[in-house]
Amino acid sequence: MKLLLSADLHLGRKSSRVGERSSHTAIACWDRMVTYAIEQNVNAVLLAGDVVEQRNKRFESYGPLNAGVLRLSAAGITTIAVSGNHDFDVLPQLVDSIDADMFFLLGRNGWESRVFTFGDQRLQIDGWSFPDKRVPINPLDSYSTEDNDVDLHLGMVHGDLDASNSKYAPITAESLSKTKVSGWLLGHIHKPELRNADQPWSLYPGSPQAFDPGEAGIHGVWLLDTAQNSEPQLVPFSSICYSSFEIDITPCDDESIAGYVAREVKEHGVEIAEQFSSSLGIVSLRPTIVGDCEQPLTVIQDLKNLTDYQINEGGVSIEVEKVSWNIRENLRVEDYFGQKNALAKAVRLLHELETGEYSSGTSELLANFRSRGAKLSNNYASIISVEDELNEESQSEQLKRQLVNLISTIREQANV
Ligand SMILES: [Mn+2]
Repeated sequence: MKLLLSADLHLGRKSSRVGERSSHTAIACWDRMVTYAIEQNVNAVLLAGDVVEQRNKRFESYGPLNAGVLRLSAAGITTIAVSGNHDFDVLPQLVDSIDADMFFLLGRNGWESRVFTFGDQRLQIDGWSFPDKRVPINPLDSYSTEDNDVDLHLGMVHGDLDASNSKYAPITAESLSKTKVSGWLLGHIHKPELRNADQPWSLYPGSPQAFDPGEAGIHGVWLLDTAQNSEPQLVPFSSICYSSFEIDITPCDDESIAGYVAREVKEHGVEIAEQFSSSLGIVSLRPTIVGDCEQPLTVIQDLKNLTDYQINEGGVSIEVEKVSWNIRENLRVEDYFGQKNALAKAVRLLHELETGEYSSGTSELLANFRSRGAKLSNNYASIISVEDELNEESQSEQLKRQLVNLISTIREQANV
C-alpha cells in the first residue's frame, strides 16, 4: 500500500519574504502534490487538518481543492481528511460541495472508523475532526475504534502533542501509545517531524510549503510505502527553504572576511538545494556572523550589502534575506597591562568574565550587580522570567554584552 501523508496546507496562504514573486503559495504546492501523488501511483492522499487557511479563504480555495480532488479521483486515488482548528467549519462545507465520491472527511461527530479497499488491500482509518475553533481537551480521551481485519490501520487527528495547556486538542504521547494502530498522522505543528518512529509511529508531516523564516529547514510531503518501510519518509517539496545558520569569522583576517562569508553563504545554500528535486525555487538565508576580528565596525560596514546577495544555482535562487551580527574585537588583554584608563579597565573586566578568574574587586562588583538586579526585577514586570534573568550565567552574559558595546564605543571615539 502506498499513501501520501500531509497536513497544514493552509490553502489561501503564501510564503513570506519572497518579494513580488507570487508563485510560492499553498495552492501551487497542492497542485504539485496532486501531480506527485498521481506520478507515484499512491492509493490515497491523507490530509490531517488545516487544509484550508480559514473561512474567508473558502472562495479562493474551493476551485484548486476541487480540481485537485477530481484529478486524484480520476486517477483512482482516494482523498481522506480530518479538519483542524483553522478549517473546522469550512472543510466540511467544501467536502460536501465537491462532487467526488472518493473524497472523505472523517470524524465530524467524534471518532469515526472507516475501511477503504484498494484492490486486495484494506486500510482502516480512525479519524477525528475539530468540532470548534478551540478544543481544550485530549480527543484521545474519547477514542473509539472498530476491530476489522485490515492490512494497515492508521489514526488521523489534528492537535497539540504533549502541550498540556494547549487550547488546540492537547494530545499526549502516552494516549497515542496505548492504541493498536500502526501509526498516527497528526496535524497542527508546521515543523515536519516523525515524533516517534516505534509502533505506533506518530508523525507531524508539517506544512508542505514553508510559509515564513520561522518554518526553517526542509518542508515536504511524506510517503508511506508499506512494501518498502514501516514508517513514512519525507520527500522535500516546498518551493522555498528558509534557513538560519552561523558563520564564524574568527579564522579570517579582516580583509578576507567578505570573501569568506560569500563562500560560506553559497556553500550553505547549495547544500540545501541539493536535497530537493525540482520543486525548489528559493533558498532564503538568515546568516548570523559570529566570532572575533580586528575592526568589527569596518567589517560590518564592508558587509552591509550582504542582503543583496543573490545567485542562481541550477534554477534555484540562493539569497540572503537578513543578517545578524555577534562579532567583537579580537582584544589582547596583555596590550592593556599597566594602563589605568577606562578602556583598559573594561578589557580586563571582560577578560575576567570570560576566564571566570575573578579578582576580589570583580567578585564584589558581581555580587553588587546581582543584588541590584534582584531589586530591580522585583520592581518591574519583566518579559523574561525573573529566575532566568537572575541566574549567574545570564547575568554574566548581560555584562559581557554591555562590555563589548562599551569597548567598541570607546575605541571608536578614541580611534584606537
Ligand atoms: Mn492547526
